[in-house]
Amino acid sequence: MPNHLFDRLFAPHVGVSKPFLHLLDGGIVTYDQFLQTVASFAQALVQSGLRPGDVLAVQVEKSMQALAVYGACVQAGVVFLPLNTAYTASELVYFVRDSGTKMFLGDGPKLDAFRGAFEGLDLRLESLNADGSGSFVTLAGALDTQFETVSRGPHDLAALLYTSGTTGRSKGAMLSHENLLSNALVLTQEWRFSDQDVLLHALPIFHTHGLFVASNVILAAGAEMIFLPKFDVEAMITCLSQATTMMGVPTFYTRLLDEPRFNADLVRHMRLFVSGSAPLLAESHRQFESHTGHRILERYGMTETNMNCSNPYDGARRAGTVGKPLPGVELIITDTATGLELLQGQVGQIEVRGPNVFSGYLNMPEKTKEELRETGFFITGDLGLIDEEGYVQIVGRNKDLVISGGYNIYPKEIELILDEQQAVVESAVIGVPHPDFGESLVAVLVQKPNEKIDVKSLSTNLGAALARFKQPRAYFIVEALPRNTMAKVQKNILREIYKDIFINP
Ligand code: MCA
Ligand code: AMP
Repeated sequence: MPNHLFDRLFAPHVGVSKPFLHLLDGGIVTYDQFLQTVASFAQALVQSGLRPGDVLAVQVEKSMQALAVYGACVQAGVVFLPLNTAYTASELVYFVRDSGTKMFLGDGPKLDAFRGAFEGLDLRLESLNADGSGSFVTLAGALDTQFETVSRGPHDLAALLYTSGTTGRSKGAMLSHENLLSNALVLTQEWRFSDQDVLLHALPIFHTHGLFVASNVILAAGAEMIFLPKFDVEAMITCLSQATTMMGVPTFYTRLLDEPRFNADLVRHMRLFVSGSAPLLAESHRQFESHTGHRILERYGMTETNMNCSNPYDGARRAGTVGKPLPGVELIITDTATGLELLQGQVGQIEVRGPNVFSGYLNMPEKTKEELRETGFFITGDLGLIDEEGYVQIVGRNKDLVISGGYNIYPKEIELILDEQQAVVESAVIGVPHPDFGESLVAVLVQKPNEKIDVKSLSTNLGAALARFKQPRAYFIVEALPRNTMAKVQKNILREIYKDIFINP
Protein backbone atom coordinates (compact mmCIF):
# COMPACT_ATOMS: atom_id res chain seq x y z
CA MET A 1 0.00 0.00 0.00
CA PRO A 2 1.43 3.46 -0.80
CA ASN A 3 2.51 5.46 2.21
CA HIS A 4 3.94 8.85 1.24
CA LEU A 5 6.56 9.22 3.95
CA PHE A 6 7.31 5.60 4.77
CA ASP A 7 7.87 4.51 1.17
CA ARG A 8 10.59 7.09 0.61
CA LEU A 9 12.31 7.38 4.00
CA PHE A 10 12.00 3.95 5.61
CA ALA A 11 10.98 1.20 3.16
CA PRO A 12 14.12 1.38 0.96
CA HIS A 13 16.19 0.28 3.96
CA VAL A 14 14.35 -2.97 4.70
CA GLY A 15 16.86 -5.81 4.62
CA VAL A 16 19.85 -3.47 4.38
CA SER A 17 22.70 -4.51 6.68
CA LYS A 18 24.48 -1.12 6.65
CA PRO A 19 24.80 0.60 10.07
CA PHE A 20 22.13 3.19 10.81
CA LEU A 21 22.86 4.12 14.44
CA HIS A 22 26.11 4.06 16.40
CA LEU A 23 25.31 4.08 20.11
CA LEU A 24 27.40 5.55 22.91
CA ASP A 25 28.15 2.10 24.36
CA GLY A 26 29.71 1.04 21.05
CA GLY A 27 26.63 -0.85 19.88
CA ILE A 28 25.54 -0.62 16.25
CA VAL A 29 21.98 -0.82 14.95
CA THR A 30 21.76 -1.71 11.28
CA TYR A 31 19.06 -0.35 9.04
CA ASP A 32 17.51 -3.80 8.87
CA GLN A 33 17.43 -4.19 12.66
CA PHE A 34 15.90 -0.73 12.96
CA LEU A 35 13.21 -1.49 10.37
CA GLN A 36 12.38 -4.78 12.09
CA THR A 37 11.92 -2.91 15.36
CA VAL A 38 9.76 -0.35 13.56
CA ALA A 39 7.56 -3.12 12.13
CA SER A 40 7.16 -4.93 15.45
CA PHE A 41 6.30 -1.62 17.13
CA ALA A 42 3.72 -0.96 14.39
CA GLN A 43 2.23 -4.37 15.22
CA ALA A 44 2.18 -3.38 18.90
CA LEU A 45 0.34 -0.15 18.12
CA VAL A 46 -2.36 -2.11 16.29
CA GLN A 47 -2.52 -4.68 19.12
CA SER A 48 -2.99 -1.80 21.54
CA GLY A 49 -6.09 -0.78 19.63
CA LEU A 50 -4.72 2.18 17.67
CA ARG A 51 -6.19 2.82 14.24
CA PRO A 52 -4.89 5.00 11.41
CA GLY A 53 -5.45 8.65 12.35
CA ASP A 54 -5.34 7.99 16.10
CA VAL A 55 -2.82 9.94 18.16
CA LEU A 56 0.06 8.36 20.11
CA ALA A 57 1.69 10.73 22.63
CA VAL A 58 5.26 9.86 23.50
CA GLN A 59 7.39 11.23 26.36
CA VAL A 60 10.45 9.03 26.51
CA GLU A 61 14.22 9.35 26.72
CA LYS A 62 16.19 9.31 23.50
CA SER A 63 17.03 5.79 22.32
CA MET A 64 16.95 3.64 19.21
CA GLN A 65 13.55 2.38 20.35
CA ALA A 66 12.23 5.92 20.79
CA LEU A 67 13.14 6.70 17.18
CA ALA A 68 11.59 3.42 16.07
CA VAL A 69 8.28 4.51 17.65
CA TYR A 70 8.25 7.44 15.22
CA GLY A 71 8.83 5.04 12.30
CA ALA A 72 6.12 2.71 13.61
CA CYS A 73 3.59 5.54 13.71
CA VAL A 74 4.40 6.47 10.12
CA GLN A 75 4.08 2.84 9.01
CA ALA A 76 0.81 2.28 10.87
CA GLY A 77 -0.72 5.64 9.88
CA VAL A 78 -0.84 6.70 13.54
CA VAL A 79 -0.25 10.38 14.32
CA PHE A 80 3.02 10.83 16.25
CA LEU A 81 2.96 13.35 19.11
CA PRO A 82 6.43 13.68 20.71
CA LEU A 83 6.69 15.54 24.02
CA ASN A 84 9.60 17.18 25.81
CA THR A 85 10.90 14.92 28.59
CA ALA A 86 10.95 17.94 30.92
CA TYR A 87 7.17 18.42 30.85
CA THR A 88 5.36 17.99 34.15
CA ALA A 89 2.19 15.95 34.67
CA SER A 90 -0.05 19.01 34.49
CA GLU A 91 1.51 20.09 31.18
CA LEU A 92 1.05 16.58 29.80
CA VAL A 93 -2.62 16.39 30.75
CA TYR A 94 -3.29 19.44 28.56
CA PHE A 95 -1.56 17.92 25.51
CA VAL A 96 -3.21 14.55 25.92
CA ARG A 97 -6.68 16.08 26.33
CA ASP A 98 -6.37 18.62 23.54
CA SER A 99 -5.06 16.09 21.03
CA GLY A 100 -7.53 13.32 21.94
CA THR A 101 -4.53 11.03 22.49
CA LYS A 102 -5.50 7.32 22.53
CA MET A 103 -2.30 5.99 24.02
CA PHE A 104 0.54 7.51 26.04
CA LEU A 105 3.99 6.01 25.93
CA GLY A 106 6.10 7.14 28.87
CA ASP A 107 9.28 6.42 30.78
CA GLY A 108 8.48 3.71 33.37
CA PRO A 109 9.26 5.42 36.70
CA LYS A 110 7.79 8.74 35.56
CA LEU A 111 4.70 7.00 34.24
CA ASP A 112 3.98 5.65 37.71
CA ALA A 113 4.12 9.19 39.09
CA PHE A 114 1.79 10.47 36.33
CA ARG A 115 -0.92 7.82 36.79
CA GLY A 116 -2.85 9.96 39.29
CA ALA A 117 -2.86 12.99 36.99
CA PHE A 118 -4.09 10.87 34.07
CA GLU A 119 -6.93 9.32 36.05
CA GLY A 120 -10.30 9.72 34.38
CA LEU A 121 -8.79 10.10 30.91
CA ASP A 122 -9.65 7.41 28.38
CA LEU A 123 -6.02 6.63 27.75
CA ARG A 124 -3.95 3.50 27.39
CA LEU A 125 -0.60 3.77 29.17
CA GLU A 126 2.51 1.84 28.15
CA SER A 127 6.15 2.25 29.09
CA LEU A 128 9.35 2.62 27.13
CA ASN A 129 12.38 3.15 29.33
CA ALA A 130 15.69 4.85 28.58
CA ASP A 131 17.43 1.46 28.29
CA GLY A 132 14.97 0.31 25.61
CA SER A 133 12.94 -1.94 27.90
CA GLY A 134 9.32 -1.46 28.99
CA SER A 135 5.81 -2.86 28.62
CA PHE A 136 5.50 -1.61 25.05
CA VAL A 137 8.73 -3.35 24.03
CA THR A 138 7.68 -6.55 25.75
CA LEU A 139 4.40 -6.46 23.87
CA ALA A 140 6.20 -5.86 20.56
CA GLY A 141 8.74 -8.60 21.31
CA ALA A 142 6.06 -11.25 20.90
CA LEU A 143 4.90 -9.87 17.54
CA ASP A 144 5.93 -10.18 13.90
CA THR A 145 8.89 -8.15 12.62
CA GLN A 146 7.03 -7.48 9.41
CA PHE A 147 4.05 -5.21 9.05
CA GLU A 148 1.78 -4.43 6.13
CA THR A 149 2.29 -0.68 5.72
CA VAL A 150 -0.88 1.37 6.04
CA SER A 151 -1.72 3.52 3.03
CA ARG A 152 -1.24 7.26 3.63
CA GLY A 153 -1.40 10.09 1.13
CA PRO A 154 0.65 13.30 1.05
CA HIS A 155 -1.98 15.31 2.93
CA ASP A 156 -2.59 12.80 5.70
CA LEU A 157 -1.43 13.80 9.12
CA ALA A 158 1.95 12.37 10.17
CA ALA A 159 2.69 14.28 13.34
CA LEU A 160 1.29 16.72 15.83
CA LEU A 161 3.82 19.03 17.48
CA TYR A 162 2.80 21.40 20.25
CA THR A 163 4.21 24.87 20.22
CA SER A 164 3.41 27.41 22.89
CA GLY A 165 1.45 30.50 22.04
CA THR A 166 1.12 34.15 22.95
CA THR A 167 -2.14 33.45 24.78
CA GLY A 168 -0.43 30.94 27.06
CA ARG A 169 -2.26 27.98 25.47
CA SER A 170 -0.09 25.58 23.47
CA LYS A 171 -1.16 24.92 19.90
CA GLY A 172 -0.93 21.56 18.14
CA ALA A 173 0.67 22.11 14.73
CA MET A 174 -0.63 19.53 12.26
CA LEU A 175 2.14 18.27 9.98
CA SER A 176 1.39 16.14 6.95
CA HIS A 177 3.43 13.43 5.24
CA GLU A 178 4.17 15.91 2.47
CA ASN A 179 5.30 18.65 4.88
CA LEU A 180 7.90 16.31 6.33
CA LEU A 181 8.97 14.52 3.17
CA SER A 182 9.34 17.60 0.96
CA ASN A 183 11.55 19.28 3.57
CA ALA A 184 13.70 16.19 4.18
CA LEU A 185 14.38 15.77 0.46
CA VAL A 186 15.21 19.44 -0.09
CA LEU A 187 17.59 19.55 2.89
CA THR A 188 19.31 16.32 1.87
CA GLN A 189 20.03 17.82 -1.51
CA GLU A 190 20.90 21.35 -0.37
CA TRP A 191 23.31 20.13 2.29
CA ARG A 192 24.71 17.35 0.04
CA PHE A 193 23.96 14.44 2.36
CA SER A 194 24.87 11.02 0.95
CA ASP A 195 25.15 7.46 2.20
CA GLN A 196 28.78 8.25 3.05
CA ASP A 197 27.77 10.65 5.82
CA VAL A 198 27.86 10.09 9.56
CA LEU A 199 25.90 12.69 11.54
CA LEU A 200 26.82 13.42 15.14
CA HIS A 201 23.32 13.55 16.65
CA ALA A 202 23.10 15.07 20.15
CA LEU A 203 19.77 16.88 19.83
CA PRO A 204 16.60 15.71 21.55
CA ILE A 205 14.19 13.86 19.23
CA PHE A 206 10.97 15.43 20.49
CA HIS A 207 11.40 18.60 18.38
CA THR A 208 11.59 19.39 14.69
CA HIS A 209 15.36 19.92 14.73
CA GLY A 210 16.50 16.55 16.10
CA LEU A 211 13.59 14.54 14.73
CA PHE A 212 12.65 15.81 11.30
CA VAL A 213 15.66 17.85 10.22
CA ALA A 214 18.32 15.47 11.48
CA SER A 215 16.76 12.00 11.45
CA ASN A 216 14.66 12.37 8.30
CA VAL A 217 17.63 13.72 6.34
CA ILE A 218 19.77 10.76 7.43
CA LEU A 219 17.02 8.32 6.48
CA ALA A 220 16.55 10.03 3.11
CA ALA A 221 20.29 9.83 2.39
CA GLY A 222 20.75 6.31 3.75
CA ALA A 223 23.47 7.74 5.99
CA GLU A 224 24.55 6.91 9.55
CA MET A 225 24.13 8.65 12.90
CA ILE A 226 26.16 8.64 16.08
CA PHE A 227 23.13 8.74 18.32
CA LEU A 228 24.02 10.36 21.67
CA PRO A 229 21.40 10.33 24.45
CA LYS A 230 21.95 14.07 24.92
CA PHE A 231 24.46 16.84 24.35
CA ASP A 232 27.54 16.26 26.46
CA VAL A 233 30.84 17.95 25.67
CA GLU A 234 32.89 14.92 26.69
CA ALA A 235 30.96 12.57 24.39
CA MET A 236 31.07 15.11 21.57
CA ILE A 237 34.85 15.36 21.78
CA THR A 238 35.12 11.56 21.74
CA CYS A 239 32.74 11.08 18.82
CA LEU A 240 33.61 13.97 16.52
CA SER A 241 36.49 12.05 14.95
CA GLN A 242 34.01 9.42 13.64
CA ALA A 243 31.54 11.95 12.20
CA THR A 244 31.37 13.87 8.94
CA THR A 245 28.61 16.31 9.93
CA MET A 246 26.95 17.81 12.98
CA MET A 247 23.72 19.71 13.63
CA GLY A 248 23.08 21.77 16.73
CA VAL A 249 21.56 24.77 18.43
CA PRO A 250 23.90 27.74 19.08
CA THR A 251 24.47 26.61 22.70
CA PHE A 252 26.16 23.44 21.35
CA TYR A 253 28.64 25.56 19.43
CA THR A 254 29.38 28.04 22.21
CA ARG A 255 29.89 25.16 24.69
CA LEU A 256 32.27 23.43 22.25
CA LEU A 257 34.21 26.66 21.73
CA ASP A 258 34.75 26.83 25.51
CA GLU A 259 36.40 23.39 25.45
CA PRO A 260 40.19 23.51 24.84
CA ARG A 261 40.21 20.07 23.18
CA PHE A 262 37.80 21.33 20.52
CA ASN A 263 40.28 22.55 17.93
CA ALA A 264 40.99 22.60 14.21
CA ASP A 265 42.77 19.21 14.29
CA LEU A 266 39.78 17.49 15.87
CA VAL A 267 37.39 18.64 13.15
CA ARG A 268 39.63 18.96 10.09
CA HIS A 269 37.90 15.98 8.42
CA MET A 270 34.37 17.32 9.04
CA ARG A 271 32.24 18.24 6.04
CA LEU A 272 29.50 20.36 7.58
CA PHE A 273 28.30 22.06 10.78
CA VAL A 274 24.67 23.23 10.76
CA SER A 275 23.14 25.61 13.32
CA GLY A 276 19.54 26.62 13.90
CA SER A 277 16.54 26.92 16.27
CA ALA A 278 17.87 30.17 17.73
CA PRO A 279 19.99 33.06 16.47
CA LEU A 280 23.68 32.27 16.17
CA LEU A 281 25.54 35.42 17.16
CA ALA A 282 27.67 36.75 14.30
CA GLU A 283 30.48 36.79 16.85
CA SER A 284 30.10 33.02 17.53
CA HIS A 285 30.11 32.40 13.77
CA ARG A 286 33.39 34.28 13.35
CA GLN A 287 34.93 32.74 16.46
CA PHE A 288 34.07 29.26 15.18
CA GLU A 289 35.74 29.96 11.87
CA SER A 290 38.91 31.38 13.33
CA HIS A 291 39.07 28.47 15.79
CA THR A 292 38.32 25.58 13.43
CA GLY A 293 38.55 26.84 9.86
CA HIS A 294 34.90 25.85 9.29
CA ARG A 295 32.07 28.26 8.54
CA ILE A 296 28.87 27.16 10.28
CA LEU A 297 25.90 26.85 7.95
CA GLU A 298 22.97 28.64 9.61
CA ARG A 299 19.40 27.87 8.64
CA TYR A 300 15.97 29.04 9.81
CA GLY A 301 12.83 27.09 10.55
CA MET A 302 9.80 26.69 12.75
CA THR A 303 7.70 23.87 14.12
CA GLU A 304 4.85 24.96 11.84
CA THR A 305 6.95 25.14 8.69
CA ASN A 306 9.94 22.86 9.08
CA MET A 307 12.92 24.58 7.45
CA ASN A 308 12.41 27.75 5.41
CA CYS A 309 15.84 29.18 4.65
CA SER A 310 19.40 28.05 4.54
CA ASN A 311 22.79 29.51 3.89
CA PRO A 312 24.33 27.87 0.83
CA TYR A 313 26.46 24.74 0.91
CA ASP A 314 28.58 26.19 -1.89
CA GLY A 315 28.89 29.93 -1.75
CA ALA A 316 28.98 32.51 0.98
CA ARG A 317 27.67 31.49 4.40
CA ARG A 318 26.95 34.89 5.90
CA ALA A 319 27.20 35.44 9.63
CA GLY A 320 24.05 37.08 10.99
CA THR A 321 21.87 35.82 8.13
CA VAL A 322 19.82 32.65 7.68
CA GLY A 323 20.54 32.44 3.97
CA LYS A 324 17.98 32.23 1.18
CA PRO A 325 14.59 30.52 0.97
CA LEU A 326 14.94 26.80 0.23
CA PRO A 327 13.84 25.55 -3.21
CA GLY A 328 10.04 25.39 -3.26
CA VAL A 329 9.67 27.82 -0.36
CA GLU A 330 8.40 31.35 -1.03
CA LEU A 331 9.35 33.98 1.53
CA ILE A 332 8.01 37.53 1.62
CA ILE A 333 8.35 40.45 4.01
CA THR A 334 5.10 42.23 4.79
CA ASP A 335 3.94 45.28 6.68
CA THR A 336 2.76 44.20 10.15
CA ALA A 337 -0.24 46.54 10.04
CA THR A 338 -1.46 46.20 6.44
CA GLY A 339 -0.08 42.80 5.44
CA LEU A 340 1.14 44.33 2.18
CA GLU A 341 4.42 43.11 0.74
CA LEU A 342 7.39 45.36 1.41
CA LEU A 343 10.38 46.15 -0.76
CA GLN A 344 13.77 44.49 -0.61
CA GLY A 345 15.72 45.90 2.34
CA GLN A 346 12.65 46.96 4.34
CA VAL A 347 11.99 45.36 7.73
CA GLY A 348 8.64 43.63 8.25
CA GLN A 349 7.09 40.33 9.24
CA ILE A 350 8.37 37.20 7.57
CA GLU A 351 5.74 35.11 5.78
CA VAL A 352 6.36 31.76 4.11
CA ARG A 353 4.49 29.46 1.73
CA GLY A 354 5.37 26.06 0.36
CA PRO A 355 4.92 22.30 0.70
CA ASN A 356 6.71 22.53 4.06
CA VAL A 357 4.01 24.69 5.67
CA PHE A 358 1.59 22.97 8.08
CA SER A 359 -2.16 22.80 7.57
CA GLY A 360 -3.23 24.51 10.80
CA TYR A 361 -3.56 24.19 14.56
CA LEU A 362 -5.66 21.32 15.89
CA ASN A 363 -9.03 22.46 17.28
CA MET A 364 -8.11 26.12 16.76
CA PRO A 365 -9.69 27.35 13.52
CA GLU A 366 -9.62 31.00 14.67
CA LYS A 367 -5.95 30.89 15.60
CA THR A 368 -5.18 29.12 12.31
CA LYS A 369 -6.99 31.85 10.40
CA GLU A 370 -5.02 34.56 12.17
CA GLU A 371 -1.65 33.07 11.24
CA LEU A 372 -2.25 31.13 8.03
CA ARG A 373 -3.59 33.30 5.22
CA GLU A 374 -6.04 31.99 2.62
CA THR A 375 -3.26 32.50 0.07
CA GLY A 376 -1.25 29.83 1.89
CA PHE A 377 1.25 32.25 3.42
CA PHE A 378 2.04 31.60 7.09
CA ILE A 379 2.81 34.63 9.26
CA THR A 380 5.84 33.48 11.22
CA GLY A 381 5.90 36.22 13.87
CA ASP A 382 9.57 36.80 13.09
CA LEU A 383 10.71 40.19 11.84
CA GLY A 384 13.30 40.47 9.12
CA LEU A 385 14.46 41.76 5.79
CA ILE A 386 15.80 40.42 2.53
CA ASP A 387 19.12 42.01 1.63
CA GLU A 388 20.33 43.03 -1.83
CA GLU A 389 21.69 39.54 -2.50
CA GLY A 390 18.55 37.74 -1.41
CA TYR A 391 19.80 36.65 2.02
CA VAL A 392 17.25 36.81 4.83
CA GLN A 393 18.17 38.53 8.08
CA ILE A 394 16.04 37.99 11.16
CA VAL A 395 16.11 41.22 13.14
CA GLY A 396 13.56 40.56 15.86
CA ARG A 397 10.24 39.01 16.80
CA ASN A 398 6.72 40.31 16.54
CA LYS A 399 5.71 37.75 19.18
CA ASP A 400 6.50 37.62 22.85
CA LEU A 401 8.81 34.64 22.67
CA VAL A 402 12.03 33.71 24.43
CA ILE A 403 14.41 31.09 23.04
CA SER A 404 16.55 29.51 25.75
CA GLY A 405 19.12 26.94 24.65
CA GLY A 406 16.97 26.27 21.57
CA TYR A 407 13.76 25.76 23.54
CA ASN A 408 10.87 28.12 22.84
CA ILE A 409 9.18 29.69 25.81
CA TYR A 410 6.14 31.95 25.65
CA PRO A 411 6.19 34.27 28.71
CA LYS A 412 2.39 34.38 28.86
CA GLU A 413 2.24 30.78 30.01
CA ILE A 414 4.48 31.60 32.98
CA GLU A 415 2.84 34.94 33.75
CA LEU A 416 -0.58 33.27 34.04
CA ILE A 417 0.77 31.00 36.78
CA LEU A 418 2.77 33.75 38.53
CA ASP A 419 -0.28 36.03 38.65
CA GLU A 420 -2.16 33.41 40.68
CA GLN A 421 0.54 33.19 43.35
CA GLN A 422 0.21 34.50 46.88
CA ALA A 423 0.93 38.25 47.22
CA VAL A 424 1.45 38.77 43.47
CA VAL A 425 -0.55 41.56 41.81
CA GLU A 426 0.91 41.00 38.38
CA SER A 427 4.02 39.82 36.61
CA ALA A 428 6.07 40.24 33.47
CA VAL A 429 8.41 37.55 32.22
CA ILE A 430 11.18 38.59 29.85
CA GLY A 431 14.17 37.03 28.12
CA VAL A 432 17.58 38.64 28.61
CA PRO A 433 21.00 37.69 27.20
CA HIS A 434 22.58 34.61 28.75
CA PRO A 435 26.12 33.41 27.96
CA ASP A 436 25.16 29.72 27.70
CA PHE A 437 21.48 29.61 26.70
CA GLY A 438 21.49 32.72 24.48
CA GLU A 439 18.51 34.05 26.39
CA SER A 440 17.26 33.23 29.86
CA LEU A 441 14.11 34.09 31.80
CA VAL A 442 13.63 36.84 34.35
CA ALA A 443 10.36 37.39 36.24
CA VAL A 444 9.45 40.88 37.36
CA LEU A 445 6.75 40.86 40.03
CA VAL A 446 4.52 43.49 41.59
CA GLN A 447 3.68 42.83 45.22
CA LYS A 448 0.25 43.29 46.86
CA PRO A 449 0.16 46.08 49.45
CA ASN A 450 0.86 44.80 52.97
CA GLU A 451 1.83 41.36 51.70
CA LYS A 452 5.20 39.83 51.00
CA ILE A 453 6.08 37.61 48.06
CA ASP A 454 7.92 34.49 49.16
CA VAL A 455 10.09 33.80 46.09
CA LYS A 456 11.19 30.40 47.37
CA SER A 457 7.70 28.97 47.75
CA LEU A 458 6.59 30.70 44.58
CA SER A 459 9.33 29.00 42.58
CA THR A 460 8.48 25.67 44.20
CA ASN A 461 4.88 26.10 43.03
CA LEU A 462 6.10 26.94 39.56
CA GLY A 463 8.29 23.82 39.60
CA ALA A 464 5.24 21.63 40.09
CA ALA A 465 3.47 23.19 37.13
CA LEU A 466 6.15 23.94 34.56
CA ALA A 467 9.09 22.19 32.96
CA ARG A 468 12.42 23.34 34.44
CA PHE A 469 13.50 25.18 31.30
CA LYS A 470 10.39 27.41 31.56
CA GLN A 471 11.16 28.47 35.13
CA PRO A 472 12.65 31.96 35.58
CA ARG A 473 16.29 32.06 36.68
CA ALA A 474 15.90 35.39 38.49
CA TYR A 475 13.06 37.23 40.23
CA PHE A 476 12.74 40.95 40.86
CA ILE A 477 10.06 42.68 42.88
CA VAL A 478 9.12 46.19 41.73
CA GLU A 479 6.57 48.86 42.65
CA ALA A 480 4.90 48.84 39.24
CA LEU A 481 5.49 47.60 35.72
CA PRO A 482 6.30 50.20 33.07
CA ARG A 483 3.31 50.75 30.77
CA ASN A 484 2.69 52.77 27.63
CA THR A 485 -0.31 55.04 27.06
CA MET A 486 -2.35 52.03 25.95
CA ALA A 487 -1.59 50.41 29.36
CA LYS A 488 0.52 47.73 27.66
CA VAL A 489 3.52 46.52 29.67
CA GLN A 490 6.70 47.84 28.05
CA LYS A 491 8.85 44.76 28.09
CA ASN A 492 11.53 46.52 26.06
CA ILE A 493 12.16 48.79 29.06
CA LEU A 494 12.38 45.79 31.39
CA ARG A 495 14.75 44.01 29.00
CA GLU A 496 16.98 47.08 29.01
CA ILE A 497 16.98 47.29 32.83
CA TYR A 498 17.89 43.63 33.36
CA LYS A 499 19.99 43.07 30.24
CA ASP A 500 23.26 42.46 32.11
CA ILE A 501 22.20 40.30 35.02
CA PHE A 502 23.44 37.01 33.55
CA ILE A 503 26.32 38.53 31.58
CA ASN A 504 27.77 40.49 34.51
CA PRO A 505 26.13 38.86 37.51
C1 MCA B 1 18.23 22.40 30.22
N1 MCA B 1 17.89 23.33 31.14
C2 MCA B 1 17.54 24.46 30.50
C3 MCA B 1 17.65 24.17 29.13
N2 MCA B 1 18.08 22.89 28.99
N3 MCA B 1 17.15 25.66 30.96
C4 MCA B 1 16.86 26.60 30.06
N4 MCA B 1 16.93 26.38 28.72
C5 MCA B 1 17.32 25.17 28.23
N5 MCA B 1 17.39 24.94 26.91
C6 MCA B 1 17.93 23.28 32.58
C7 MCA B 1 18.22 21.95 33.19
O1 MCA B 1 17.00 21.36 33.55
C8 MCA B 1 19.09 22.30 34.38
O2 MCA B 1 18.32 22.77 35.43
C9 MCA B 1 19.86 23.49 33.95
O3 MCA B 1 19.04 24.08 32.93
C10 MCA B 1 21.21 23.25 33.37
O4 MCA B 1 21.22 22.06 32.70
P1 MCA B 1 22.38 21.61 31.76
O5 MCA B 1 22.86 20.28 32.22
O6 MCA B 1 23.37 22.68 31.55
O7 MCA B 1 21.55 21.49 30.46
P2 MCA B 1 21.67 20.38 29.42
O8 MCA B 1 20.97 19.17 29.87
O9 MCA B 1 23.10 20.29 29.03
O10 MCA B 1 20.80 20.99 28.24
C11 MCA B 1 21.16 22.15 27.57
C12 MCA B 1 20.99 21.91 26.06
C13 MCA B 1 19.56 21.41 25.82
C14 MCA B 1 22.00 20.87 25.61
C15 MCA B 1 21.27 23.21 25.35
O11 MCA B 1 18.65 22.37 26.33
C16 MCA B 1 19.28 21.09 24.40
O12 MCA B 1 19.62 20.01 23.92
N6 MCA B 1 18.68 22.03 23.67
C17 MCA B 1 18.28 21.82 22.29
C18 MCA B 1 16.85 22.18 22.14
C19 MCA B 1 16.32 21.85 20.72
O13 MCA B 1 16.54 20.77 20.20
N7 MCA B 1 15.61 22.79 20.10
C20 MCA B 1 15.08 22.62 18.79
C21 MCA B 1 13.63 22.99 18.79
P3 MCA B 1 18.76 22.52 36.94
O14 MCA B 1 20.23 22.79 37.02
O15 MCA B 1 17.96 23.45 37.74
O16 MCA B 1 18.41 21.09 37.17
S1 MCA B 1 12.99 22.91 17.12
C22 MCA B 1 13.04 24.52 16.64
O17 MCA B 1 13.33 25.39 17.41
C23 MCA B 1 12.83 24.93 15.21
C24 MCA B 1 11.92 24.09 14.43
C25 MCA B 1 14.17 24.96 14.50
O18 MCA B 1 14.41 25.92 13.77
O19 MCA B 1 14.96 24.03 14.71
P1 AMP C 1 9.82 26.67 17.19
O1 AMP C 1 8.53 27.30 17.51
O2 AMP C 1 10.44 25.88 18.29
O3 AMP C 1 9.67 25.93 15.96
O4 AMP C 1 10.86 27.85 16.95
C1 AMP C 1 10.76 28.65 15.83
C2 AMP C 1 11.41 29.98 16.07
O5 AMP C 1 12.79 29.80 16.34
C3 AMP C 1 11.34 30.86 14.86
O6 AMP C 1 10.11 31.51 14.71
C4 AMP C 1 12.49 31.81 15.12
O7 AMP C 1 12.07 32.85 15.97
C5 AMP C 1 13.49 30.93 15.84
N1 AMP C 1 14.59 30.47 14.97
C6 AMP C 1 14.77 29.28 14.38
N2 AMP C 1 15.93 29.25 13.68
C7 AMP C 1 16.48 30.48 13.85
C8 AMP C 1 17.68 31.11 13.39
N3 AMP C 1 18.57 30.46 12.65
N4 AMP C 1 17.88 32.40 13.75
C9 AMP C 1 17.00 33.06 14.51
N5 AMP C 1 15.88 32.53 14.98
C10 AMP C 1 15.61 31.25 14.66
